[in-house]
Amino acid sequence: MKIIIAGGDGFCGWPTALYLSKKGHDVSIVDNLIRRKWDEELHSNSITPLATLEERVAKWKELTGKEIRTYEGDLNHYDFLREVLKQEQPDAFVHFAEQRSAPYSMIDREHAVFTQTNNVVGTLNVLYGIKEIVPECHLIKLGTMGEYGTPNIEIEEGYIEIEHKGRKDVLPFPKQPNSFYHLSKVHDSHNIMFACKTWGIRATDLNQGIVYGLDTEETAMDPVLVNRLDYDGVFGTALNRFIIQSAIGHDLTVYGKGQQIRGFLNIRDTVRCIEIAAENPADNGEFRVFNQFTEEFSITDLAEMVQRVAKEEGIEVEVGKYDNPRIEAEEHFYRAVNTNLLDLGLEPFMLTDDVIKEILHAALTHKDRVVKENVLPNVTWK
Ligand code: NAD
Ligand code: USQ
Repeated sequence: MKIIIAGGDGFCGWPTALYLSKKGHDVSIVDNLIRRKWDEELHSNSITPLATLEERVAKWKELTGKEIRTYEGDLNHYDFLREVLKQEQPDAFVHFAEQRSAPYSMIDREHAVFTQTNNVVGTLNVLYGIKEIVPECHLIKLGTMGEYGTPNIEIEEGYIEIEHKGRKDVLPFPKQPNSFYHLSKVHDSHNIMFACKTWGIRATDLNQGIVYGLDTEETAMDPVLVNRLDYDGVFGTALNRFIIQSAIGHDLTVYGKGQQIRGFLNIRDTVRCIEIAAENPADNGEFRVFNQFTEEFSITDLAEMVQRVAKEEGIEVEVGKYDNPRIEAEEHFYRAVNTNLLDLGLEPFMLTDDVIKEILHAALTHKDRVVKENVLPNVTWK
């Protein structure tokens, strides 16, 4: 298949591009490299040293003979996007290219407006581009489990059957997100659903949980192919952050009561989920929703797991208690359905002590790159 990976220079997009290229798909990357600029804005970095996108794809070609074409540009620039779609004529458009940090979206008004403009307008442009140029193209859009929030009922995959005053209907599952970032994904979902219904576009919304890990088989082939690994209080995410904190001997930053429960998956499963979605496209006019996570954990459970594994490696760290910079439920019911991807053949890569050790060893190799002032959270929701 001809597949465009928008956001293909990022944490999820880069390993996905390599994996699909290795599987024989004809892959091209669209990215405006803005994630690298946000590092500069925040005086932060990936703990792993990143090669440029040109160096990355050149190394991939040298090692495998496979070419990944790159287009540097912004999805918000419709003329650019239209030219890419005309040239590539993709069968699938995998859309990772958004501002994905909840804290970044909560810095101030400007960052909230930027996040929603970048994400919602970018996705609208993709919908118009598909309608205008490649109407049969399957949109595979990264959503988030955080669209649902933490309701006191089991979370279904996108839709729920509701009986109200004697009548029944299957309706979108209620959305109660916890940041302007997560809200941008809700707005995207609504726009995509409308475009599917109105124009007959085919789309899969992948409500992904929190991704942990670093390497895939492909990114581990050469240091130039290494993936990014975020640790700072703005872009770092729970489990990866705890592992890196243990590598530098920092207390593990559990916010509030630490009983927040979320869905998680390994980056090795992210790439596989995209492949499964691509190989089993939605029908014309169908807005399909998959909950893309493999396991549920509380934040405290993860911190204690990391603490125990680090100890086995000779590292003593404390599980700290920090005031929660966010407004969110810290103790709640949480159960979510995730059978759609499993039914299509996903074999989950579970979190084990060895998986934590592997990420810990990578973090230890690069621990001198950590900017310590960036570890604690400095963005609040209030
Ligand atoms: P990332 O920031 O590492 O990568 C996103 C990439 O998109 C970056 O390379 C960035 O330069 C690019 N980009 C952003 N806006 C763009 C635009 N307007 N035009 C072109 N390129 C643009 O993020 P990630 O962790 O790889 O996440 C990828 C997607 O998956 C996001 O949509 C995110 O919301 C979703 N997601 C991520 C996680 C996670 O834990 N990382 C979990 C659930 C969902
Ligand atoms: N948390 C801590 N300590 C930390 C970091 C986080 O206790 O050091 C807590 C947060 O308060 C929150 C939970 O852990 O309750 C998850 O926070 P996170 O930063 O790991 O994840 P989140 O902000 O939800 O965002 C990440 C990605 C985002 C993606 C989302 C998937 O950055 O792109 O959409 O995970 S999900 O959480 O399923 O919505």
